Amino acid sequence: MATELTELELAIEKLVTAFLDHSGQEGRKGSLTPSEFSALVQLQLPNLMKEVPSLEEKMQELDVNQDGELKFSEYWRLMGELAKAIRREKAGKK
Ligand SMILES: [Ca+2]
Repeated sequence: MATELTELELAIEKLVTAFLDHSGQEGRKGSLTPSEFSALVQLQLPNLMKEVPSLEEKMQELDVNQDGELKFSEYWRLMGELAKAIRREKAGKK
């Protein structure tokens, strides 16, 4: 992009890039298979997701249309959940 992005804009772009990078590895390009999801979590979300007991169950919970893959809107629900958890934590600490 031509102009310099703000921190917030960059953060949003990173959320999208992480999805695109991982979803393009195997299966349908626009969605995360279980192994792509697992790789994304291990590489990109090891801290925020460390208390999730079962990735398999988490994936089932996020997979609203139950096709065994996470499309962007389903991934976005996870981003929303994680953002809420961060907000709660920050609010609690103040
Ligand atoms: Ca799905």
